[in-house]
Amino acid sequence: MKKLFTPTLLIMFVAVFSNCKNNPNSNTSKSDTTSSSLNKSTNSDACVVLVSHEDSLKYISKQVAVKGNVEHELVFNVDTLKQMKVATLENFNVVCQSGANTKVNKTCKGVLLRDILEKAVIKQSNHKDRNFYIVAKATDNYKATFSWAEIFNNPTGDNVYVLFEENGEPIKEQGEMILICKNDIKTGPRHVYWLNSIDVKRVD
Ligand SMILES: Nc1nc2c(c(=O)[nH]1)N[C@H]1C(S)=C(S)[C@@H](COP(=O)(O)O)O[C@H]1N2
Ligand SMILES: [Mo]
Repeated sequence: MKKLFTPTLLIMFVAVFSNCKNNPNSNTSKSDTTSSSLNKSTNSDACVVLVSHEDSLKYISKQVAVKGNVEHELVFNVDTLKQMKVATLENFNVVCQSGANTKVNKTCKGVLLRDILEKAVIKQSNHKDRNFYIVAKATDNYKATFSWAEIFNNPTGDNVYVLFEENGEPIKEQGEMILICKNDIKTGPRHVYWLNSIDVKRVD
């Protein structure tokens, strides 16, 4: 037993359990956490996926479609958002599920998802018809889900934004719009870059 705790193994253990790039989930199989995978982040389970400039160009989305159970399906872009009620968010951080900080102290500009959904108008047949979920999806198929109640009947609704600017700059590599939920405990999971659709679905 004693032999197991050699310095090398200890270092591996610390690296694996402290580095989000390699082991975002504690249930990741042992084969994913060998020393050969350390410092690489090419697997889809990684917190920060390293994407080449060429690849990120392929994923960039210049518009977002609002669709599903809405009265007015619509498409918006950065210019559309600038004409809406724009908020400035200070000190925005992105924290991966692993606890690693991936973005620190950003000043961002964006528009509330609630304002966008109010333009599209969710198709409610009566006031008890409110079991909807909203799926924000990116071009790489990454998704985040919200409930109707979170957006329209909870303080979270004041914290879900579609961002179009970070630190005074347009969003480029992760562009052009990012959906975030500022009051999530870990903001990484519902930080959707390359955003290209918002789908309103009814719970069956
Ligand atoms: N489109 C898209 N958005 C995504 C991801 C992704 O793979 N694709 N990864 C998520 C994860 S796991 C985290 S922790 C954060 C990291 O964002 P950052 O690298 O920009 O800080 O983005 C989230 N948003
Ligand atoms: Mo993550």
